[in-house]
Amino acid sequence: MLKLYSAPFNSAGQRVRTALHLKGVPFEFISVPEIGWDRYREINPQGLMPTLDVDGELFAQSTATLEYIEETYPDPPLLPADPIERGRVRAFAQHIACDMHPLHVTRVRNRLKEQFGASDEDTFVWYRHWMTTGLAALEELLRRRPVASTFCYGESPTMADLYLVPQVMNGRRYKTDFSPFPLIVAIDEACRALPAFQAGMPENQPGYSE
Ligand SMILES: N[C@@H](CCC(=O)N[C@@H](CS)C(=O)NCC(=O)O)C(=O)O
Repeated sequence: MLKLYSAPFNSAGQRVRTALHLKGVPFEFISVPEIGWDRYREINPQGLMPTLDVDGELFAQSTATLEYIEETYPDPPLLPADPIERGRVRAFAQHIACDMHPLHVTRVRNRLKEQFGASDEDTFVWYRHWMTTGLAALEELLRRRPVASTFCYGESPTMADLYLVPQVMNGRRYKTDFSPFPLIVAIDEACRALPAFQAGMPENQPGYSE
């Protein structure tokens, strides 16, 4: 059985656990805070979550992990068959993974405090800057889609949705104003109506607390 090392509020892990739920692949959730960070660094030297353990092969990096899952469990597909559409989905996902998430993660905000004496309020201003500029570009990308659809790209979820929903969850947690982003809000709602996305949400993980 696959083992996923994650935590309830681990948005990169939320991408992976939602993909496994969508594909109906059983896995054991192992809580990193519960096993402890020293033990976890033996599993993942970077110390970042998630890690997927496939019979002892330890996959770090949610994007590489999702590609492995997609190649190993192709149904239902999370990437479109058409190369242009596939490129669109990957670009949307990487916008979040590479140009939004790393700029506002907890360790970056903590570093701003430790190294530059930023206050809690300063780090929230920082957070909301990167979140809001990223969301504005994503909303515009969605507005420019050749065909409007229920999910980011199409009538079933793709990797684009897997990255978007945890990002929205995170943005809401830190009081981001979503009123300028109606397409994102509608897609997030459509995704969260699906049991697999619900199963991936922080509040449905073992050890959840606010
Ligand atoms: N690029 C990595 C990002 C992983 C990442 O930043 N995970 C965060 C939580 S979403 C984490 O482990 N934070 C713990 C820490 O910063 O100490 C991936 O996609 O897996």
